[in-house]
Amino acid sequence: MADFDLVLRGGTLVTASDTMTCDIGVVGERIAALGRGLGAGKREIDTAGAYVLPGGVDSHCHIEQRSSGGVMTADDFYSATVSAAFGGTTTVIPFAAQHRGQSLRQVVQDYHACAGPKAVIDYAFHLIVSDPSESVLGQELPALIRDGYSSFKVYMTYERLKLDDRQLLDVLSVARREGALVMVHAENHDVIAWMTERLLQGGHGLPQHHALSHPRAAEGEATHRAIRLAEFLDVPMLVVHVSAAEAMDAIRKAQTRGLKIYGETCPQYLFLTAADLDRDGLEGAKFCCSPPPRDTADQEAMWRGLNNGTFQVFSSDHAPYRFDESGKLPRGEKTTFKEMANGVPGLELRLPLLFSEGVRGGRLSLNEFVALASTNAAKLYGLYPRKGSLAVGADADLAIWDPEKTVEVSYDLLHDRAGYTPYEGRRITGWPVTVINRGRVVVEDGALKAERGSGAFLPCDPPESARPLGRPAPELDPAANGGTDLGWS
Ligand code: DUC
Ligand code: ZN
Ligand code: ZN
Repeated sequence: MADFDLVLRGGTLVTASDTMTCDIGVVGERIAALGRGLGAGKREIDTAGAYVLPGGVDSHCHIEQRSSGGVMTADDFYSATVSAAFGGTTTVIPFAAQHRGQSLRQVVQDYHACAGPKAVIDYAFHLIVSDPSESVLGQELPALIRDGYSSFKVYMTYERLKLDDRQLLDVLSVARREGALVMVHAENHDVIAWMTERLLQGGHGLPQHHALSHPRAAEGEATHRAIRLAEFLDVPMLVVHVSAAEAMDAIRKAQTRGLKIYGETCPQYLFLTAADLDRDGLEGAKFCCSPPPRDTADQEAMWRGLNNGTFQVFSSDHAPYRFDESGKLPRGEKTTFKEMANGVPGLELRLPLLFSEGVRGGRLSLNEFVALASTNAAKLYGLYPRKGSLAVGADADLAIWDPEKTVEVSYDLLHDRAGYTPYEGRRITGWPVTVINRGRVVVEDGALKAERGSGAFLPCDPPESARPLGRPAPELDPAANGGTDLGWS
């Protein structure tokens, strides 16, 4: 009689805090035992010489989402989650994205209808709030937060998504009251619009001009402003997809002042630069995302931010659009940077890239890698310890990594439907060879083993990360207002 359904034997287990050589016993969907010389499993996998890590959590990706310009991402929930699984990720947190005029509740139902029958790994949802109407702020958002959608993204740019400062204060104050974590896309819209107009008037519409139209100043100013607004209301906040050193510095300074400001960066800001947008013809469109990749000094700053804890999250911001008229190039050869859907694919290569350059390259310890790959995001978004850990009782989400396997990246090896990869030709050492989600083997021997629709929805707990410090800014503090209690804090 077997003691376990599955035993992984003799691997090097790595969590965000510890490294040890032992077996893992799985019963059903969960880790049941950790130790040396565990009893027999119905199935056994020899993991000697391999690393056994918690499955990755990619907490920022756009799946089966229509852009504000109306363009559909190339991946649906099947291809995106297959691609994520092949890259060592077992949980994705994409967005249920509201377009103006839509009911948030309806949007969430629609995304569930897309994801449920297709996802092969587990998923939760953040919300995108683009229309903070009275009913959204007063009823839908608070109710959804309580139902397990405890984080939401807001935009300071994009004509059809952006919130003004007053609306930002509205959503931040709902987040404070309801215990949700706000994720902010921080770029100054007017700076981008002004630059875009001037560039286009001058006949500069190539992909390389996209980078010029989204200057560091736009990101730095908006990051500072968003932080100041969050501080004003004493609300924790996460600044997503940071690309510029000056934005990182603003986050770092806020953290040094004791504020609960979190930061995220992505592979495109470590491995690409604005020079990638400057390729022949419209080829550079393959690298157009917002904010844009910057230069090598900014890349170094992003590595520093991962290293010194300024960034807790390393996500893909996977936003795949095909390099044709259905995606990046709606007007074919005539498409200007303003008309190009913004985004790059990254779900599958997020972790191999970080492992290769981070761990193998000596920039990150294995434990730091695990923190960035899964544990920190699970904690921030209310999924820990079910996800992001190797503890008894946690979901058996396991990625077995061969630290020596070297791969030359080619789109043909990947499983998304973007049709290209921005990382073509790059050599990567370290690869997730077997991937297990809730005890089910999802990827093995280069083949998919999971059924469509076998991923499960994960409601998120109210995250600890979203708890205010409890010290309202002086402007809202009764003591500082001559004893007048405004009843707001
Ligand atoms: N920028 C975003 O804000 N979202 C998707 C992709 C991108 O480039
Ligand atoms: Zn964004
Ligand atoms: Zn995004």
